[in-house]
Amino acid sequence: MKHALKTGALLGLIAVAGLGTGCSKQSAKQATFHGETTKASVVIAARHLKPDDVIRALQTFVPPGEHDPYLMFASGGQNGQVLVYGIPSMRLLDEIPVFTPDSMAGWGFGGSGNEVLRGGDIPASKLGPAKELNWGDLHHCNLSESNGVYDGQWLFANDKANGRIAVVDLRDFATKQIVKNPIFYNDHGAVFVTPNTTWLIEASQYSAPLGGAYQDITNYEATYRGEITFWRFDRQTGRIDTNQSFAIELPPYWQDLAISGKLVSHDWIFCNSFNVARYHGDDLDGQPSFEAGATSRDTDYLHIIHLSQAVKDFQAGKFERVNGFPVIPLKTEIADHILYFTPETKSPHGVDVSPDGHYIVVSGKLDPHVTVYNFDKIQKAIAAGKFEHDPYGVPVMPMEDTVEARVEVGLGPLHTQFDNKGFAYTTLFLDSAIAKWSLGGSAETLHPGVKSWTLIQKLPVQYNPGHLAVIGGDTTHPTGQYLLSLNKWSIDRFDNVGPLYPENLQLVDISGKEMRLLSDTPLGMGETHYAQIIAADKVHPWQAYPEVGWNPLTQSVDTNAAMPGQEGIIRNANHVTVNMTIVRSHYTPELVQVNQGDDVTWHITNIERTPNATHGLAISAYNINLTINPGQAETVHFVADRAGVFSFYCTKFCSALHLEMAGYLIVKPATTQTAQR
Ligand code: CUK
Ligand code: CUA
Repeated sequence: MKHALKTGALLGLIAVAGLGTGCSKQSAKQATFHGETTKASVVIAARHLKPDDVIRALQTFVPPGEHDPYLMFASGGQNGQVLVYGIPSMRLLDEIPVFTPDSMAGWGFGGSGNEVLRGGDIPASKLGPAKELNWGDLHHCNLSESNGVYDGQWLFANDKANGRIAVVDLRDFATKQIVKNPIFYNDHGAVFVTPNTTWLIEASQYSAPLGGAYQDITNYEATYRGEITFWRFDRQTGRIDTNQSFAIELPPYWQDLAISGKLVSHDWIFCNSFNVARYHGDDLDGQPSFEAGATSRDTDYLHIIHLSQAVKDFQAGKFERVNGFPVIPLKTEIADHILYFTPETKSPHGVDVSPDGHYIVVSGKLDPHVTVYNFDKIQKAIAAGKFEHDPYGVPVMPMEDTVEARVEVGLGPLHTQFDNKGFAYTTLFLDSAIAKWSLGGSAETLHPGVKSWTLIQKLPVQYNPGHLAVIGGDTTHPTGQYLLSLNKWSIDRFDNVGPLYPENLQLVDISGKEMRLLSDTPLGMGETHYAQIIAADKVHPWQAYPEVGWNPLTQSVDTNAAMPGQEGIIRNANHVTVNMTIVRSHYTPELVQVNQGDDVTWHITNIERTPNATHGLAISAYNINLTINPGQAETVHFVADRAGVFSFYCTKFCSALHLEMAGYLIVKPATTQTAQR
């Protein structure tokens, strides 16, 4: 591959560049190029680059006009969106709006974006009025998989704040569906896919009464619960089939990350929990805080769930309904061998499955080890039936029967990813480092002298990493090569921009024996919790919508789309339908005259076939802003309740006569009095 230059070749380039043994302090001080910018040695000296900087630059630089070989889909955290980066350049290529309105994409200001966003709202119920949700805390985006590897077709994401999940279609990089969890207000272990994307896993986080109703907190043990929802994904429709989805009830521990097994362990789901102490306050009453109370036990429980058994029960109708949604009760799960626990060191965070599916890696944030469970041992322990039981009767297998190894990696281990050489990489939140360690079996065989379950190297990162991402690092076929450390703090790494600091995404080379830091990329628009990296040639987005009149929600031509030759304004009593087409550089029609109070349905189709010839429709005062790509048809609906003369115009500088791409919405007042205002 063009960008995968070997270190040897790089050193050769450095020699050519005349760097020699490194730049002296003296030359580094001359911060001018003297016009000799074509001479590498001059540039290197003027920019004060050290030899390793030059290698790093050569490894990550993508020449103007060339493409990155990898795409990283990264969660945008509190901005509620998904970010797409090119790797290794770390150029930000796209922001896919998901949970939050976005002006560039015209998302949430009329049209199909509104339809998707409003689909995730909380409906009115006997508990209270409807709640419109206009932001999300997006933690995990997950690419769809076929046979345990990314297939480049779909992307899923969760909103921790409101317990929602979203479906993004990678044909047009647009969100198609947002589903509000009907029984829980928050989630965290979401969205994680099963190896063929049959099920999407969404685990709740902070225990609460299922269905969201009130219960006195003093009844915590009896009435508060956790749950995991299994959403059925239908590739044909490209939607979650909510009628084929169900949840399982869990004890009121705070469930955390969840993940699907793969290969040998496929069909099993693993989920961490914390606050198995079931601590619930109250600090104003003199009780300890949650951070003390929730961590008062030495161990929490790794949840081990037999998915196909749960599916069987769901299909057999062995569930109760909460807010109309099927939930398999705890007692049924226990009776039907769906749910098991095994202890994990307290306050765990990450749970990750090795590429071969044999090992489940759990990190307890307060334990310097990662704990590696062996799937075969878990199966044997289940068969042996030597259980204790938690207060709800869930069988608990002894830790010594399920654990394969404990590897001391450092302070504050969180998340783990894998490469193709038998190594695992774990972020160390407190140490501000990445630990590279060897898996059992594979590393030993591949690398003579490397012992199994051993720490190999710790690479300092800046600072406090959360998740990390390796190319394909959570699939059955990781690539390795690059690792992204998704750091929470940036302290001194960038120019000061005030008290809200950017996050720091650090690119690390893991192709050699030792990990090497390549670059820093600040992110000043959200906190990237999770990311996945896929080869760019595995994703096949359209350059323009396939046909004119394309509805991005149905991914087909819309029979209601405005078509060329049929433009016009149709009145039916106080219902007005506008059929509008757009092409460089005009709207047809350009004058839209209605009466105050009219109910307006405005169809607009971009009839361009030229890639990139995107137009906008912004209507002053009406909070309407659409982005309409070539071929795309949109419909916006509003009541013309404010009289006056409003301009509408194209928001994308699409041509030399872009400023002329405008028109008037003229709303005739209902009374003369309004006209004078
Ligand atoms: S989480 Cu943020 S660092 Cu939501 Cu997966 Cu671990
Ligand atoms: Cu169309 Cu500017």
